[in-house]
Amino acid sequence: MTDRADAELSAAETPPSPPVTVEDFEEVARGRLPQMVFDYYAGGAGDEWTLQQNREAFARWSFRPRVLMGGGFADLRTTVLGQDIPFPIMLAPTAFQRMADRYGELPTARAARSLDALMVLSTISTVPLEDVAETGVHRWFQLYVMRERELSAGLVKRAHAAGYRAIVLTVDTPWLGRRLRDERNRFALPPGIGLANLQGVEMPKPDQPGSSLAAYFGADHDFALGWNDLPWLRSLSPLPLVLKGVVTAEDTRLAVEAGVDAVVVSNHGGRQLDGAPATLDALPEVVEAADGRIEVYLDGGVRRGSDVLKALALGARAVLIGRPYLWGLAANGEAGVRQVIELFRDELILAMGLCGCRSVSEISRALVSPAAGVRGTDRGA
Ligand code: FNR
Ligand code: LAC
Repeated sequence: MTDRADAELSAAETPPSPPVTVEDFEEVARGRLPQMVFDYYAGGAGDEWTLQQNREAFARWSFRPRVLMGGGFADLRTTVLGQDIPFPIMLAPTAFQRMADRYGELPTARAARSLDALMVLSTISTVPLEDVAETGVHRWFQLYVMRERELSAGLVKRAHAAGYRAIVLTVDTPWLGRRLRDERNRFALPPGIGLANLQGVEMPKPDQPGSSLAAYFGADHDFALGWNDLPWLRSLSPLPLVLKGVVTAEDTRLAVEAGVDAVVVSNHGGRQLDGAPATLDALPEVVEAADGRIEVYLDGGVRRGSDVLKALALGARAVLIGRPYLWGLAANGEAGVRQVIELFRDELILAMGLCGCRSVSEISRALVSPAAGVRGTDRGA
């Protein structure tokens, strides 16, 4: 055989390596997405310090695994707000999924549906909330409150009518954070993609300097929303209310007093206040303040099954993932989202098995301790 034929044969025999981590999916997605879209999904606010800290915080904890616990594969089943979910990993609301896949939120919902996972749909989705509901996915609705309050009231009523089972009010976004990548790229929605839930509402035109999303938030969103608006919000539907974007004990206590049902410890994936704490660092104080009275979830930087386990050991009832499934969606549509969710699920089963945890109820604070070399007064084991 000639050298050339030999080389061709071995190239044909060596398939490209399949994605085996979230970062592998991100690389595939990066190759498929226009730079403006990739940057919008990947980027954070300011220096992206908080974005980076969300990741690094997980490396500051190590496990205290137990051995010889028996029991076989771990049972991941749990509940959130009384609803059964097969594993404590949910899909965070992310905007504009038609930039990743032409069918947008639909393949995401179908993938979640196929695994019985719970999806939180964004107010600013690019497929109408009713169409997402038709997939039959377990669903909660994320709410942004507009200055024109009736628009948001209408969304809550539509979500309730369409079988969404909780309202997730995002509270860390009175204005959009300053995202330098989007400003440099003059971020704007590609033609044909719009705010599918908000008929007649247009994002500013792309010829304006800066991010058109930031301009839209500044113009249309209610930056004056306060604790005293929560009764109004609750009056719109009987659905439970979740606050997404709480990182302090003070706000957790106010949430409990306001009759909120759960909080998500979140800094919006480092996209809002740069300098906000890593969510895993903020989790213990929120859990302590909640004191079992409301459920606490976490998102931000969760990239491994072992990250999920650390968050649960520190008191989260469940986690949400954002960018990871967007990378799956961009890489391989519905199948890609499914692969990413399965990756988390299977890694969590393995991590729990290697830690001697047979079920979610066996995960406790004793499972983790500060990693060697990590200093800090509030992290004592
Ligand atoms: C978001 N996030 C978000 N949150 C929200 O309440 N409404 C929204 O419309 C969006 N949109 C959105 C778009 C994109 C591209 C990203 C990356 C994030 C925040 C999201 O719900 C979640 O808090 C973070 O994504 C969690 O961090 P990771 O998992 O992306 O690190
Ligand atoms: C974002 C908004 C839309 O993070 O939530 O881009």
